[in-house]
Amino acid sequence: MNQTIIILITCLSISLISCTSNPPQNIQEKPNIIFIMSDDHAYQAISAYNSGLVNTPNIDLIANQGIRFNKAFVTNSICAPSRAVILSGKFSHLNGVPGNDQVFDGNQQTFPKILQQNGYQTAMIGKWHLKSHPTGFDYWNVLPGQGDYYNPDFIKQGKDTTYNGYVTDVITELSLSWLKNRDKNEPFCLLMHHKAPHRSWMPAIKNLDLFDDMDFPLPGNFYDGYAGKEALKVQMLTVKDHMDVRMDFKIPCETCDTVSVNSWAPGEYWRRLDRLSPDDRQKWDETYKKEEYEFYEVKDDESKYDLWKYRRYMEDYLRCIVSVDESVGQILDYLKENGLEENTIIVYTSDQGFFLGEHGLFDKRFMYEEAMRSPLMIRYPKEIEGNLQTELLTQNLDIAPTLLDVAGISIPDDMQGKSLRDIWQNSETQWRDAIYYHYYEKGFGASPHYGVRTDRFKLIHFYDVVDSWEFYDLETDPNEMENLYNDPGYEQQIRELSDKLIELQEIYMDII
Ligand SMILES: [Ca+2]
Repeated sequence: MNQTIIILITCLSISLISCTSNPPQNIQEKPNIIFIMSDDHAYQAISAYNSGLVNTPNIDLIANQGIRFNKAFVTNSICAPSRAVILSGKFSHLNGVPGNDQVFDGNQQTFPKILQQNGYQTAMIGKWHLKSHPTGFDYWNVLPGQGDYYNPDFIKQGKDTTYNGYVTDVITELSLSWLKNRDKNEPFCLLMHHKAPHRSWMPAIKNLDLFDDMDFPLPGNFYDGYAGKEALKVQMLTVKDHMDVRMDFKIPCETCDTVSVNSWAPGEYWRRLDRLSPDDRQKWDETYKKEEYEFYEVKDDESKYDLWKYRRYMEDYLRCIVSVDESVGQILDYLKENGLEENTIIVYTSDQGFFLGEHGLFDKRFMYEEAMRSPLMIRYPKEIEGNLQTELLTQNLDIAPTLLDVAGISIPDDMQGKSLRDIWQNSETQWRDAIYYHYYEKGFGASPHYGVRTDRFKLIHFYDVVDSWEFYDLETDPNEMENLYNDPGYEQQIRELSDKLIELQEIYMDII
């Protein structure tokens, strides 16, 4: 009898204990991570940053429900180098990828590898662009090189595979499928890398009608005579003179002069078009036939032709952005429908900034704001209430330390960035007062350069192709139109920035 009572009391105590313990969904304490990065996505083409060009409601949601970084910069504004910085948390001179031609050494330390070693399921889907095969991922399925837009080839865990559809949609479907089939008892880290906003900007067929003949506002620094800017005088990246009639403007003109620097371009363009189904190819041809008529109307009037080129560039670029925004919406929906919103940190960024006509340019590379600055927003409801913004100077170098920190993993001493978590957790944080930049490639006539940017000033030294210095006061000249390097009024500030430059080169071990 007594024994029965004791057993009953014991059972009651156990059931009381189990009632007060955590519900099943909280068993997995570690946060999930979704890192979405689009190639060449300019912050100017995200409505959270700039309402004048395109509406991106889904990407904006990440900012509105999280934190938006208004001064997020890269260390080296070009594709593969930026990807290597993000993965390693180290500057280009230490991660072995200063330019697009180097092969990323997959044996080195990366944040996905560390997450994997700490019990995370890891996946990499989309554009990789680092020449070696991805390492540190339980699943990877990547585009070869730049990848194709239509019915694209992928390398799935080392095996050649082809998928039907538009590349942005394929990357989204592969990502959703991986999320659905993952082990739901373990935390995950998904890297999802979109390619479409990269040149040659070929849109989804269903989006070919968007933005047609829209009057896009010209950037305030569209017309720049390059006075005092020696490096801009020798580059070959202007909308006006260096875009290809066939590849960039999609005009099927066999007799048109093409730009010699892009002599590879037309062949590449036709190869990409050949992947369309006959029905889709017909829709493509109908769309661009109309543009061809306009082309013949404007091509002999220089000022009209220049504006037409800018419009043609924006139409296709923004059509690609619309697909990326749709993709982000699908991922956010999945998180919501599966109760994963609270415990998932979602990052949206680009591998660098991009010129959308500023200084008359397309592309990236230069230390001017539009190329050096990238979009960056993070949603993490568990720690960030939403609608937060920061003007602190951050870099893509900070991504790896941040994600490790949020996952509760100690940040390796040799990573050179800082955890951004300090920014949203501590309003009194002691943050950096200057950032360092170093670009190495000579492609398209761009001159290698390094420099320093503080909250207000920027000092640049172009040291190859041309040898020249530039200095900007971003408070009085945010469009960077006037090089003040020889202005006696700024002598002291230039000296201070020169000292800062040397200090940062020593700290980051980039001894010139
Ligand atoms: Ca890029």
